[in-house]
Amino acid sequence: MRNRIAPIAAVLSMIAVLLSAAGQPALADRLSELALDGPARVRIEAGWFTMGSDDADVAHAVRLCQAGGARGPVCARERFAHEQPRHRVHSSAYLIDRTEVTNAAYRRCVGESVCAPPRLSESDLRLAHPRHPVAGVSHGEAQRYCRWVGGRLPTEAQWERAARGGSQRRYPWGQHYNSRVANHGDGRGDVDLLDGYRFAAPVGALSDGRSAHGLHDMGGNVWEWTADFYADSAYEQHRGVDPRGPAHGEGHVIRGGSWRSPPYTLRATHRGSLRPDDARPDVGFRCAYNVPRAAPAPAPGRKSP
Ligand SMILES: [Ca+2]
Repeated sequence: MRNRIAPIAAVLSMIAVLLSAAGQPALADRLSELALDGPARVRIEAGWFTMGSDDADVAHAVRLCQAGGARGPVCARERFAHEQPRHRVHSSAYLIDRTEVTNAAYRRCVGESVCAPPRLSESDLRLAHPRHPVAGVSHGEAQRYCRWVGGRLPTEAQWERAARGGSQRRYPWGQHYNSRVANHGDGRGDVDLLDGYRFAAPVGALSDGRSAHGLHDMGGNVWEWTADFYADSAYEQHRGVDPRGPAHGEGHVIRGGSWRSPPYTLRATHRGSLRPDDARPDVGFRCAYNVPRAAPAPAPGRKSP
């Protein structure tokens, strides 16, 4: 069934891109939702999951880094040590966006004079198409957008759980690297076309790369801001229920890799960091939300109104 749905989704996505270019954004958004096979926000139930990499995962990252042509300290094992130790974490239930926030959605916030415009030209169709993920926004600007839609940026733990599902997958889609299911760059940090996109791709365009929870582009397209500050040693204290990163830091964690980052950055456990005011053309975000509280059950013996 999934094999039959994928081509239909791809055609719907393509029509949505054409409609959007033709000045029909509302219709384009509706078609895009249909193509993404599910509601815009995905609910992830409370539960335990495994976070971080073991020695075999780090060895895999080193091999993939070297296979891309990079050598020396860039691919050193120590570079990936901040993904360790692998540890168990419990998260409360939460909702998270199925896709990265699009330029079209972000522009609505700008139009309401709540959000600052991205630092990218709207005429640059390599990145600024309405169905492309928004990029060129700072950490604070991403937070502001998420608050506007009733959410916040996901913590690093929430992001990784959404990418990995309940398993210990190395990539959102499974255990093995696949050059065609995520929009990434070449091994040296430049663009490539192996996945069909040299720069940004419309969100959800590479639907075979979605995570077990049905989230799109958790590997590739744009890096995604998270709420947490970054520290090399964050996992040494990272335990228990709903862990957060350190209280202070120079940068925030970014996750997932981008259209110009090397394949090893697509791994669900890969960690990057960026200073909060850096508004890079390959860094965007998605939002997370608290689960709405259920109405309290009526007390025994009393009729509900
Ligand atoms: Ca690419």
